[in-house]
Amino acid sequence: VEVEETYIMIKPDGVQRGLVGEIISRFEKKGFKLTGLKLFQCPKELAQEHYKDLQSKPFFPKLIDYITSGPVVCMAWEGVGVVASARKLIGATNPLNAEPGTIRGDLAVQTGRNVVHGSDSPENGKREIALWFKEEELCEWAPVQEPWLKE
Ligand code: DAT
Ligand code: MG
Repeated sequence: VEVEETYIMIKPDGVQRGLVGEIISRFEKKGFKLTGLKLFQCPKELAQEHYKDLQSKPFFPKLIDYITSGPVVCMAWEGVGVVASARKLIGATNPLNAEPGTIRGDLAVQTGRNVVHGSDSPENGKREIALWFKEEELCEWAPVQEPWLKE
């Protein structure tokens, strides 16, 4: 497994419910590196572009309304195997099927209010980070804990 990047977003319900710190801390504690972070009111066009693979789905208009209904927290995270690992930390799309211990399993009950997004492949991780962040909003830095995380 090599160093990858993933786009993680706390959706408007996560922000409104006061879950921002809780959700960020799960990725932070796991040992991933935060390289981008902002609170952001997403315009409709950006939400549509982000979810363009789902545009033919019946729930697409509701999904866009939900994602644009309030501020989201946009994050870029980097690490070994971070894409698949973040998906595991997040849990199944339908929170009722998400295992306890996962973010959705612990903190959500409905697919349409599942509090967090995570990229589904390294390619989409790169695509989504480029979509949501400007180059100058991303930071390259060396966490002091690195030797204590990797042999
Ligand atoms: P995930 O967010 O787990 O990657 P996805 O990419 O299949 O799931 O879908 C994106 C979002 O769209 C998902 O988080 C919630 C919404 N969604 C997916 N399937 C849905 C459904 N059957 N009904 C309502 N909303 C749905
Ligand atoms: Mg997805």
